[in-house]
Order: sequence, then C-alpha cells, then structure tokens
Amino acid sequence: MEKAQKTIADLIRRSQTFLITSHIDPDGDAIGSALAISSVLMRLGKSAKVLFEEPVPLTFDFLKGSDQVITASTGPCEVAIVVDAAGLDRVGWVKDEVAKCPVVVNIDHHGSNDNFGHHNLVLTSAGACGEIVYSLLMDLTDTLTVDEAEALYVAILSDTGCFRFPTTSADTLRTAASLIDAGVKPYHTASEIFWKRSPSALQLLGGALSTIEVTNDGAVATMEITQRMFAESGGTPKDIEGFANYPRSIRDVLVGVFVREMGDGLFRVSLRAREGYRVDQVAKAFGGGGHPTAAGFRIRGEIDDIKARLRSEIHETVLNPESTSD
Ligand SMILES: [Mn+2]
Repeated sequence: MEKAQKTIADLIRRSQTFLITSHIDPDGDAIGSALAISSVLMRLGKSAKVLFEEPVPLTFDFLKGSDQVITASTGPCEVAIVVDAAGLDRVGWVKDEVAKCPVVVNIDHHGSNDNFGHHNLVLTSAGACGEIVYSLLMDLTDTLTVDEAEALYVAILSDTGCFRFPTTSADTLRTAASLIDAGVKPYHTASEIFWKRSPSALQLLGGALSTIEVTNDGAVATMEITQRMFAESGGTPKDIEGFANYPRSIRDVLVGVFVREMGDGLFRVSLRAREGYRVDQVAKAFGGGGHPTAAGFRIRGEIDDIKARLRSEIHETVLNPESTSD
C-alpha cells in the first residue's frame, strides 16, 4: 500500500481533534468522502468536525451526518484533512480555518494537485477521492457502517458519472462492490440522487436544452441557465445537478460548456470534454480548476461575451493546441 497512506493512518491514530473540509460548490465526492471520514473518526472516539464554505446541497442531504456539517468558523484542531481539492484555494474561506491547524493532510485525485499538505495522499488514477478514502479508512477500521459505505458509494457514483467516465477502473468497481457488501443498496442510493426530480426541474431542463448552440465545426456546444429560468419554472439550484453533461452528449461535440447565472453578474462555468481532450487548463486560465475532462470556474461579466471568449479559448488551446506557443 501507499507509504503516504500508512503515515496518515498513523497520524490519525495518535491525534484526537480533526477538521475535515473540501472544495467550494461541494459535489458528491467532496461530501461523501468528508462524511465517511468524520463518521469513522468519531466511532474511534475522536472529535471530527466537517466544515464547508456552504451547506450541503439538498441532493445529498439524505446522507447521514449531512445535517452536522458546519459552515462557520470553528476553533483550531490538531489535524485538518482536506479531501478532493487540488489546491488550498479551492476550499474558499475555510482556508483560514485550515491554516489554524498545525498539521494539514491532503487527500485527492486531481492531476493538478499542488501537494499543499504536510502529508499528501494524491492518487490521480482514482476515479473518485472516495476510492482513496475507502482504502485509508480500511486501515483504521475493520468494517464500515452502512451509512459510511453509502457516503463513499455516493462519492464514487458521482465522480465516475455512474461508472461511465474514463477513470472508472476495475479497482473502482471492486471498491463499489465492497461498499455493497457493507450494506449499500445501489437502487436506493441511485433513486435518492437521480430520481427525485420535481416537474419544475424538468421544465428547467427543457429551458436549458433550448439554449444549446453548437459551433459551425460541430466541436463545441454551449448551454446556459439563467436566473429568469429559475424564476419562471419555480426550479431550484438543486434541480440542475448533472445538467453540465448534456452539451457534451451531442454527437461529434468534443467540448461541452454549461454556463449558469448566479446573480449579480456572476456566472459559474462547467466544462466537459471527451476523453483525449483537456479542459482543465482552460478552467485554470480563468482561475478555476478540475480534471482533464471535467473542470470549472466562476467568472463575472456578460453571458454572450463569456461564451464567445470560451469558444475561442477552447478552439485555440484544446482543439488546436499546436497553434499556441506553450
Ligand atoms: Mn472528486
């Protein structure tokens, strides 16, 4: 096993108080990984607080412990464990809370991870951070509770796009199988995440789909969702989980762009690429980050302008990289 994993397991065994956090706009991997760790640590008699910049999105509030997540400043802990974040900037203001802890552990699977921790367990081959967390937790405990297993199953299901994305490996499925052995019911978990849509959510999807534009060469598709669509449909941000994957699902489209209006001139952009094409560098150029085929960032501006800049940036650096000097 990874030497870093053994070192971190030893550190956890001899420490008593933990702060666990992850990136802003937390997804299933961030939340599931953090909740599973905190639950195991508390079972081991330790103090483990999960602190996120924002509350857990409703999609994931069925996970045990999600109501214990705190979103306000807390006292320092012996050890901060940061999961699923490529850099400390990704955790938002929680960064200051992490800085108060003398030891920082970085557990992640992003290729762009900058090894910000005192201890770094970064495995870029993992489809989800939850896979790495599973292996670490099995060093600390003999068995997972059903709730811990479900949190990790959600992490893996989310980050592998239900076992469809390129990082899905035999190990991914072996870990998922172990979680099912521990009591996870795949049908139950999938229906909690994917099959609780409201009618207004589908109206919202209809509105978003009607904005799809494909470039003349067929390689880039954009889709957007505006505050007005939320208002008209009665839908909520919870309803748009997974929308970012639609533009890329069009035949021949290599890069999909999903722009969401957050209000006050702020937009959140999600980029999705086919395997072999990288959008993480584009996201980075705009101050964000992510994986080669799934990345994102936030930006201020005007929506048509943002889309135009993105189309040209994607054509220049993703689809025709030899045209740039670096
Ligand atoms: Mn992840």
